Amino acid sequence: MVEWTDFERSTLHNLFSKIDYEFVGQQALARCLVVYPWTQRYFGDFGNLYNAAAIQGNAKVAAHGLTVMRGLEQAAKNLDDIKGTFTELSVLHSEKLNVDPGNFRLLADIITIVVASVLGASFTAEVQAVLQKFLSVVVSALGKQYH
Ligand code: HEG
Repeated sequence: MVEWTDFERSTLHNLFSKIDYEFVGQQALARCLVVYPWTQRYFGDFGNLYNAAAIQGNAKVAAHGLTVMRGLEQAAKNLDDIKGTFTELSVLHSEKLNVDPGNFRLLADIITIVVASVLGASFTAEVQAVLQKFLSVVVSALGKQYH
């Protein structure tokens, strides 16, 4: 059971109320597909992912980036039961989509990078620590079905 301090709870609350899900989701998923091209294999029906410009302009990438951020929002709203919140999502990724769970960590780190670039100076080390703790719990919960 993960414990959250008041500072961690309020930092996550602020962060999720401040960031633009559409922008962060699109930027993060697009960056993931460019930086780690093997992740493209799960999105075979997304059409043109031929190069970085195509990925940036791909509407399905943008839509799915938003879906991922909405998933994270659910976790942020259920900090005391992220595992339970992601039970079905973990089953989906493992048994239906067959996503290699190592990719969850890669996307989580890219989300951290994009959030850092959006927040600028307000992305302090303390804020980074909270976001990374949160994303580690998310990654672990998504990986639960694989354990
Ligand atoms: Mg996943 C579907 C969340 C990482 C590949 N992902 C989904 C859905 C959510 C979600 C909420 C929709 C589920 C539904 O329709 O019921 N994904 C999610 C999170 C994270 C993550 C929160 C980690 C931060 N996903 C992830 C990674 C890959 C991946 C790393 C592959 C590299 N997700 C994936 C695919 C689908 C989803 C292929 C189905 C997309 C579709 O069919 O439109």
